Amino acid sequence: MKIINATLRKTSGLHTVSWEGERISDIRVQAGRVSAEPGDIDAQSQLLIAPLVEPHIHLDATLTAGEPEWNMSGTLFEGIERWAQRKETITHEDTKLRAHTTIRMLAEHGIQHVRTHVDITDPTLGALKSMIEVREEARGLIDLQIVAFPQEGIESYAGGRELMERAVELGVDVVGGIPHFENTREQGVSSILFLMDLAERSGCLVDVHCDETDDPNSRFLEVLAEQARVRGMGSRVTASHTTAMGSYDNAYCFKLFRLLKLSGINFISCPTESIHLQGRFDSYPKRRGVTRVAELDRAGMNVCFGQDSIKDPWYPLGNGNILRVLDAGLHICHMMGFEDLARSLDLVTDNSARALNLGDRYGIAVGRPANLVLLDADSDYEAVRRQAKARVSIRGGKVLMTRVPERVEFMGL
Ligand code: 17E
Ligand code: FE2
Repeated sequence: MKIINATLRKTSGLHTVSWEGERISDIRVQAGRVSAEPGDIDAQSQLLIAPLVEPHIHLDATLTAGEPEWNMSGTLFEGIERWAQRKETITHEDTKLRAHTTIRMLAEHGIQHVRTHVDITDPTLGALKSMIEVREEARGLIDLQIVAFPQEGIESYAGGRELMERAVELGVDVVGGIPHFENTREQGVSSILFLMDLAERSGCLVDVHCDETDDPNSRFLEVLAEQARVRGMGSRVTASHTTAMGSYDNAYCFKLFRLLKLSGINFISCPTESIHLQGRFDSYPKRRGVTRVAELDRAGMNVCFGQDSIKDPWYPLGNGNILRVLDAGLHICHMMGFEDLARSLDLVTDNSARALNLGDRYGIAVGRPANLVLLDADSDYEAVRRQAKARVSIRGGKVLMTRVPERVEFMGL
């Protein structure tokens, strides 16, 4: 099969992209517009991209906002309390149904790669067992990476270390952490040493909720980055949130950036989540509570955007559309210059794929999986400005989803 008259990112001219079976077999620049043969998909000059990526979401908690109570303060801490209440009532079927419903929302928006954190601070590991089944059942729609996420701490939660180890045995892809939530600074540091050992031993990737607070004294990122550096694991390690970096002074950040760069770790920012949860202890001036996305990017580091939540105890909105988060993130992070807009999809495609270590399982190149998304726009700029939807989503060479563009008619004109 093939798609004709496609615009590809960062190249000029129209292209034909062909595949045989599950893999891309040919990519060819056209001399001009060509006409369709039977079975061809005509892109009509629109943008053909590798699938959108959701690098950070909590599928075990989605669609539970208000159950049993709403988060009234809007803080991370009340979110964790509200979730602890809801966690007592989760069942195998409840978790699976909500995860599958959410995955469908993501797939509808052209997402085919997802990394989910799953709370393992539960002696039964119930949510994790459900998610391991979901990972298989959802393969037709997405590739799912599961993070063992200790929501209530590794050192501060009874049996936390053992639960992390059991989660790895059950078969997670990624080891997580939450050092800023541990009871003491020392526990935060030792939790990082523990999780890095566990990852190194098991071969798992690492993705730590790191310094998700406005407290400028929350400095676990330097510990994580140094551990990644000395172990040579940088490209396999991600620091999520790092919102405290929005409150670090420039003198400290200058020194920190040197280490971050040496470490080679990845960064994930969840700008809609952070603009909502952070700044909650400020009056005015009120901090944005978001990490230094533009500065990390300018310094040549790998940074991307995630949704984090959809209608859960931490964040009441969201609908699976990562371009909505991209739009908000570009605003919040002061990244609305033309050059940023013209490559803005990097933040929700290639950079995210790199953070997830997708390697040659991702991207439009001969030999790679025929996972392709045709967007209803002809450039990154227009895609984000118009909140373009996925017109066609192809997975493993098969059409997974099509969307009929909406039609608006003005009466009597
Ligand atoms: N848990 C957490 O610690 N932080 C978050 N942003 C969410 C869950 C959504
Ligand atoms: Fe998160």
